[in-house]
Amino acid sequence: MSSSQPFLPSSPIGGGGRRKKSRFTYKHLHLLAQSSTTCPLRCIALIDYDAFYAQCEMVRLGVAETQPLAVQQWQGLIAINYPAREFGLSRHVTITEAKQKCPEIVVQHVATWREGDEKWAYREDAAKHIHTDKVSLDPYRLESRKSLALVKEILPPAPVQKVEKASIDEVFLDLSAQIHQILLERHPELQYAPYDDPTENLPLPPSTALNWEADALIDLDSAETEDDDPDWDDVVMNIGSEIVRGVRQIIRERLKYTCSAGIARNKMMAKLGAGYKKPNQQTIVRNRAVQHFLSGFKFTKIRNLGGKLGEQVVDAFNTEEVTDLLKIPVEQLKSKLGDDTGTWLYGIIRGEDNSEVNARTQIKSMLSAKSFRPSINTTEQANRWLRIFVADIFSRLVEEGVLENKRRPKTITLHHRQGGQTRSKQLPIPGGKKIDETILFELAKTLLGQVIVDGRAWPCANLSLAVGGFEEGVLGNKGIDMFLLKGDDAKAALELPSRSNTATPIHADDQPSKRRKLHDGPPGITRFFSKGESTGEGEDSEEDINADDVEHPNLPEDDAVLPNQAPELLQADIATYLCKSCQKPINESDRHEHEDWHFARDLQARDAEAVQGPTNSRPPGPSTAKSKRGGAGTRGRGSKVEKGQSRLAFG
Ligand code: TTP
Ligand code: CA
Ligand code: CA
Repeated sequence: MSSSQPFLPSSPIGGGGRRKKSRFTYKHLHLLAQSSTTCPLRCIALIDYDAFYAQCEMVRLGVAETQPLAVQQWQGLIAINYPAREFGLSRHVTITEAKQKCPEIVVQHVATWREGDEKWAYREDAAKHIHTDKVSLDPYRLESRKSLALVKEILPPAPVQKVEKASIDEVFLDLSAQIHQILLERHPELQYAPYDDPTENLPLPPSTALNWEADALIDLDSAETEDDDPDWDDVVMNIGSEIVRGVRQIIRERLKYTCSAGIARNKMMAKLGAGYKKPNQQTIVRNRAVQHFLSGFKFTKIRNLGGKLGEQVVDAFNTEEVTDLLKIPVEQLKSKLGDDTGTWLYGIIRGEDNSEVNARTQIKSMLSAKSFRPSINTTEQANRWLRIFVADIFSRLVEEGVLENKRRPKTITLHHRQGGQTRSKQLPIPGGKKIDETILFELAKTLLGQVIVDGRAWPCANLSLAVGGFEEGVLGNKGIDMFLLKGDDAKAALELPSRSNTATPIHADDQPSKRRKLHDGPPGITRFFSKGESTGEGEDSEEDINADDVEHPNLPEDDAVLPNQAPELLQADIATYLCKSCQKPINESDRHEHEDWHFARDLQARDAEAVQGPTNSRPPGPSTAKSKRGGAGTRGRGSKVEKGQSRLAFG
């Protein structure tokens, strides 16, 4: 992996003076047109909305842009807009504290589902009904979907367009093919490829200064200077930043949302770049700045290195600094960490990431969940929740086109938790007629009945309902056979293949092995952008989770999910703890919900696996990193920004 990226030394050929030829070849240019993941001219962007839920509420409520606003979920704050952040507020403050520090703040509770309702609603008294209602994040999903549709409309059509929804408020764009077209238009000299020799180097780009407008430029690596002439990779990034600036501007004009972006040679660096300057800014990590930028991060802040693997690396090499690890030869990394992990790590700390931007288009499953404190004890109570789950899922199915029979789920699954034990029951959804709420509710009740028959149903700490195994519907009668189950269909519930009829205790200890099956990466490494890890919603993601309480839409960027793993208490701050699973600081008061969330997500991942087989095998290299919020020091070490362009005077 690490050797596959043909980054060449950028020092002038022959030393000193101006190079005559580009470091890049016609072959590279060709790879750019194909959006090849091994192209050294590649350009990837990540767009991340600023304080996303808060902006959704600001737009919905029509408040002034300068109005401090926070989004509340039960007793916690889940999004804080930038005007409110100026008062020192963060996701971790309590509502009381927020109001003390910023008396004019608007605190808006998220929408909730209430029993019997056909739709979620915003309610004045939402927070008081934690025991009877469940949150709905549909308003944000809808906005997310709208903005994704807009991005797709702005960019040229496929196959040039490559857009991947990475979470509820993030999209990756592979701009390579589009930039290739622009390059050829602006620099016709590149069109005349010597067809006999694709390895021939390109002529150099014109030595005029590149205009980066207001973009934040990451400082160059120490071996580089701004006086060096730009090569085509700089020009590519420059065009990329122009495209992204345009996209952001249209989003701003049409939807009123601001967002930040990172533009770099791969997803990992684009993601790091996007978190570098917020709000409403875009950051360019030129190839010549990658190493400098990365060395500003502790490697434990890089995604996949936050958890156990990170600890293992720290133990093995006695450091948390990327810079220290860079000095360690790959052989040594391999001997301490194993071949795959060693090789992967060697590449990651050098900013290498060949993962593809893939347009995921289909939801694989949908889940609705609630955890109970106190636990519930009767069938009536459980049925009331099932009704809410069904309404929630059904409304999402309608959006997915289930009424028109465009797509329909094949299975319905109920997960029931009691203490550390979870039981899951699954039934096929009979084909042949339209899915409606009544059918789903009857199936859900049947599933619950099976749990009850097994005994040990009460008290119940968590219930969740999921539909999955989506199939393309066939319009008209032709396809009905496909949905009709053989004679014995309606009968007994299927037990999930991976689980037996007995309760399955979920202990931290037995998780890693299960987890590993989901990912084909080196042991302990999960794929950040792997399909199976998505928690995004809308038509472009594969899983659609509506686990009540704390939602973590950014989880696709997060580490392996190890449910029920004891989170670590941060000594300095007993109000929050660092979740071992996702490496996020979580309010202590949200611990329960947060763990449930991981739990639900894990179940869903395993369902997807059970229903559809394991996620595709992918090359071992995962990859991206996440700059942790709040840690100013983690976001690239005090680099002075916008330094570059003023010095880009060539000639
Ligand atoms: P983020 O992109 O992590 O955060 P943000 O958009 O609020 O702020 P920033 O400007 O720093 O990007 O998450 C997107 C949305 O996901 C966020 O608005 C609310 C929701 N969210 C949660 O509900 N819980 C969480 O723990 C996190 C991290 C996000
Ligand atoms: Ca965001
Ligand atoms: Ca985000």
